[in-house]
Amino acid sequence: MDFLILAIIILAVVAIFQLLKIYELARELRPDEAPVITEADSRMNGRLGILFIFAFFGFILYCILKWKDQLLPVSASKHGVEIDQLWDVSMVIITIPFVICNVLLFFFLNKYRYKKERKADFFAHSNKLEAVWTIVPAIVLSALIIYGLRVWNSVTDHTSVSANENPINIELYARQFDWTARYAGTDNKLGDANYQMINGTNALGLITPAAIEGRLKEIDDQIAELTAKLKVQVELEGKIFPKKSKPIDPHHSGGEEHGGGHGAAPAEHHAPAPNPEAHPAEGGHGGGHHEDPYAWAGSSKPVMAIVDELKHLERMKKAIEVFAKKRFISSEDDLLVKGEFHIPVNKAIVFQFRAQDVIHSAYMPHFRTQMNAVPGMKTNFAMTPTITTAEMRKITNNPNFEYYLLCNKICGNAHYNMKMVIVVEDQASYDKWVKEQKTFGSVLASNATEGDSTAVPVAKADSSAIVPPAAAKSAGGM
Ligand SMILES: [Cu+2]
Repeated sequence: MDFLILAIIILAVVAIFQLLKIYELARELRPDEAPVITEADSRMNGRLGILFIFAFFGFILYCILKWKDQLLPVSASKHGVEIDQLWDVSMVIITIPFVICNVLLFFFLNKYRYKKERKADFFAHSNKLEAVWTIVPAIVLSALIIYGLRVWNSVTDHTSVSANENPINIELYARQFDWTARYAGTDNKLGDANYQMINGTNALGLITPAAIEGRLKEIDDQIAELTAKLKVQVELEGKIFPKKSKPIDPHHSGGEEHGGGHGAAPAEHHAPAPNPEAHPAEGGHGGGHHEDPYAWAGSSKPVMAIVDELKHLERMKKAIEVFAKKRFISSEDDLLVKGEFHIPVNKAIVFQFRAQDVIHSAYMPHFRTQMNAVPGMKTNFAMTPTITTAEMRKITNNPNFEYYLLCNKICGNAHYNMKMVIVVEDQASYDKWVKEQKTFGSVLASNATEGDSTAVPVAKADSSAIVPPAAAKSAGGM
């Protein structure tokens, strides 16, 4: 059916084009007609022009009046009021000249339309006119830009908030396809994190002494497993190609405890007996002399694939051991929350944003807040909510109203569902809610005792991320 309609439209366009061509050809055969456009044609064009410009502005006005309730409600944050003011001022300054210019354009189209006895006035240049229409917009636009920059600087300045207002520190961590809110806990400091710490129980890569221990053990287990796999592979190749593969010779191994700093390199991982004499030579690591500890395994494709993985794990282990020795802020007391997070009204909050995989964007439209969450770096934004969820339900006359954190970068196939409810409430309710949340340290410890290595520590069930249709509708209006 759709195809049929499309075919008819295409055929109609082709037919009109052909008719026009015939008309053009036929006109050339006819004797000269004086003016192609008559005064009546011109009058008609002028009137249609005026009709168009009134219909155009009328339609815009109608749309604004009809859908003004679908626009965002009043700003629910302190800085949002400034942003809304900037928006209003910019819109007024842009709209007034736009309306005047376009009304005049079509008004003059009609007023100076073609008349037989009228002759056009000709003048080539006017310096005065050029100066006026250059200087006036330059002044107005400069003022607008300076005003915008001032608002931007005050809105994005999170360091002065951190220094002066004793804010709550919250991290919003993005990954395909959910958000995790992390609260700074009792020390009000977000603990350190490192991507190499990320595993099934630590999606945010948080650093605590217990997490480091668990992660190192996990890597050791993986190394042991892969080393066993490598030995099986080498033995197998030895049987199939007895001549090609080198015999397993410990003297060629170069010592697997390569890299000195590897305090806990497990001895049971060595395929052949480690050569103790290889140690001193390897210890320095900087001499340029660098024997491959896996040379004994040969270089077949399957072997190289396993060796690559092994080397990757060893590098990771080493990096973790390096930052484990440094001073770090432990994330033990941090609270991890999914599905919904709470913030107290009229209290400054400094958000930190991180991403695990691709660029996401933390968008909280009701607070006029948006910041990219970029893998490999931290971004910040400070804001103070001023209207609680309950108050906003009254303002919007919508008992199902919810504030939302949304992802505003197309980050993959479930991007649309990457959202989190934000509950703004009074300080007492907030304090009560915070007390109910579990610390990362306690979740990690209970996971370890239960032996459940796949559970992701969440204080709230993930299912709450699914938005009820009524609430989704209220958020859909933006
Ligand atoms: Cu996203």
